[in-house]
Amino acid sequence: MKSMMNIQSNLLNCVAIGIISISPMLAFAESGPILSSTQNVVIPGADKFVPFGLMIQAGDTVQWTNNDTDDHTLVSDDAFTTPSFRGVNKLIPGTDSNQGKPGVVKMKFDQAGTFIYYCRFHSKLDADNQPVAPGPKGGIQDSNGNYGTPMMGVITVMPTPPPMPHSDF
Ligand SMILES: [Cu+2]
Repeated sequence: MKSMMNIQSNLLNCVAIGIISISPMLAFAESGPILSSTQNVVIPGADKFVPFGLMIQAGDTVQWTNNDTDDHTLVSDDAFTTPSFRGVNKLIPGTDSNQGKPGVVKMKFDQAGTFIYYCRFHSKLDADNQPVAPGPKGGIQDSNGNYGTPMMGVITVMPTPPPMPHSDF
């Protein structure tokens, strides 16, 4: 039992040393420039965007990759989209029409806001601008008669935080 206690306190010491040696790097990361990044949305072998919702920072790029054999589209729902992107209507080719390779579409979001989008082949807007599944021909009906989730997604663009004020102590 005593040796067990010793092992535990040794482990705690290791953890403490680890935290101390990492902390200078954390401080550097906090004071360094905020780097923009690329976030991914994937279309698997199904009529959906994964993830459905994505939160990014202004300046980030979103890359849509279509791993499905079928073509899909990226169309903005202008009634609800708030950043500058309006009238977006892009084809994301599937592997059948792109020499076996996944089609890729990239968009860089410089403005904060919400980008609501859908695939016009596998979703449509109703009279209230709400995306609905296109069934009965376009969707898969479940045992309750529903045609499932429309093929759509949401990108939330957060404003870039202002740079930390410089302090010279
Ligand atoms: Cu589609």
